[in-house]
Amino acid sequence: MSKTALITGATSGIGKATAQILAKNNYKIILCGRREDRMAELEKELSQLTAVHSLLFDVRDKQAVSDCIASLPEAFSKIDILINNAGNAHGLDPIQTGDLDDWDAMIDINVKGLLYVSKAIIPQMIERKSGHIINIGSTAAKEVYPNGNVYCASKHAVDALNQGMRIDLNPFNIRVGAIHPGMVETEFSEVRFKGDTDRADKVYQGFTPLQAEDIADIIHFVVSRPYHVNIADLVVMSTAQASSTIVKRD
Ligand code: NDP
Ligand code: 8X3
Repeated sequence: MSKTALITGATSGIGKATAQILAKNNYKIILCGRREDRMAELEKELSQLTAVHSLLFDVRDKQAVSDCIASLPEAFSKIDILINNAGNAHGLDPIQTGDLDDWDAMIDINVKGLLYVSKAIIPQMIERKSGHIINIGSTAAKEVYPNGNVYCASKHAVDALNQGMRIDLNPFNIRVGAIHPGMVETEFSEVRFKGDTDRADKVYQGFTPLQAEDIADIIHFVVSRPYHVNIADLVVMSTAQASSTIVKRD
């Protein structure tokens, strides 16, 4: 029987590419996100390949998170794989001039949202003594770069939660691992720079950045390992990137 994967942040970038590759490989897919039009379009595309169900919620809304997950129809209610991917950076400012709303957004989405979704799904994995949680961190989970302060803190928290989940869920045979990408050309920088596409485009100029499909391919590899193999922590950067601040550009 094919496995069911729930992917948060499936309406664009890494989450969307992950839904596409898993659908091609016969996983049943639960798409999560806020943008209804994009979700409907993706559901239509993937329904040609596999069974797909869409859940519209904001990960910051803990009641909506638990209600939506509890509302899943029986065919989708057993979640084998949770991919905690929803997240973003908001702003790139020194700590002394950072915007409080940006800070709230990053902590509420990247950290608390990930916790709310996990909390709604972990009990059924414990009950079955089986399940796989993949947390999408970042190179910003491993190092701090200028003006990255709160985004880096939120991703360091993801790294800590990934380790904490793996430890606490160890008695229940649940796989937990993180994937930490470097710069991936998605809508990430457009969101970070609040729609300033010129500034966003510059982030990926002069070198070959990772694409969402590169990370999706790795996620597919991770979930398709034999069950006794858990890829616990994986950092991936484009060849041109050596660290958060060192990128070889033309
Ligand atoms: P995108 O901006 O392309 O995708 C972000 C996704 O998160 C969207 O589907 C968006 O959906 C969803 N999302 C954002 N806020 C919320 C919310 N409040 N509630 C529910 N869903 C939300 O960026 P990426 O694909 O690049 O980012 C995916 C993950 O990868 C993030 O955790 C990011 O931090 C991480 N990452 C990205 C890197 C990069 O360079 N791009 C590098 C390292 C890590 P919607 O708006 O429809 O809700
Ligand atoms: C995103 C990586 O370095 O663009 O998590 O902030 S970076």
